[in-house]
Amino acid sequence: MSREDDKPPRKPEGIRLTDHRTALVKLERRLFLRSSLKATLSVGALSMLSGCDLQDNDQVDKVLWAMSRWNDRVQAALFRSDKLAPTYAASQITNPFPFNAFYDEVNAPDIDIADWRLEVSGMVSDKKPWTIERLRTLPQAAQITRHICIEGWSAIGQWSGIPLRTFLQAIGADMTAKYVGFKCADRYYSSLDMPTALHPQTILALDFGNEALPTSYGFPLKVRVPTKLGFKNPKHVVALYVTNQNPGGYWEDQGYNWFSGV
Ligand SMILES: Nc1nc2c(c(=O)[nH]1)N[C@H]1C(S)=C(S)[C@@H](COP(=O)(O)O)O[C@H]1N2
Ligand SMILES: [Mo]
Repeated sequence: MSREDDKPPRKPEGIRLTDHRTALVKLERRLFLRSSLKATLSVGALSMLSGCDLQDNDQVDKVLWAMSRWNDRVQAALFRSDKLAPTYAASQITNPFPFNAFYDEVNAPDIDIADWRLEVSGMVSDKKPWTIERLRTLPQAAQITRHICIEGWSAIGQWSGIPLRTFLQAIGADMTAKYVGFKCADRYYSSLDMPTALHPQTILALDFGNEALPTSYGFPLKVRVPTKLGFKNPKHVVALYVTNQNPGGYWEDQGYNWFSGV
């Protein structure tokens, strides 16, 4: 008998929800990276799990996508709009803060603020584009929160900007719509479910620390969502739209779980 077997079985009440969700995210990461899939779970094993006789990779993909959509629904049902992400003291801020994108830092988009506008479309009554000056006239909120990247690092930073709820009210958004989508200057895109968009800590961040967002971290506007993994925090946002069709996202459409709550 190994040492593992000597340990008393873990009590179910000892397992926290967050542990469970982290485990789900980890499981999905393993399932969705096709190479790891081959290493960890055979088609036969997945056939047993799904109860289908899977013959090819297309069918495997379908089952994995279906599992992920089921995971979205479970996470959406567990999401509490009044549960706040942890906040930290200024002394805990990570310095230097890590950069991440699907390209190297030198290639971060160089945006001329004179030309930049936040375009607004979809299920909203006021589609007038926003300049940075006009955005700064709206009420701002600050947060020191932890950014968690699915690649296995996390860092604490301070962001401030307009609560997305306040912005959605300002543009007369239909709050009964299901999704808010974002498009970025670098081909990146992402989207949020409406309850997360309305969460008090979801902000259209204009500042990082006490200054305007630097180029690397999303100048001039980044969506900061501390209840979601890093990849659902789009930087260099140029367009926002409200819709009932799930807009997906850059990583989401490559198999990363769409909801990806933390
Ligand atoms: N426009 C844009 N936004 C993006 C990305 C990107 O490649 N382009 N990468 C995402 C990922 S995976 C992470 S972890 C964070 C990194 O943000 P940071 O550079 O501020 O640490 O940005 C997210 N938002
Ligand atoms: Mo990330």
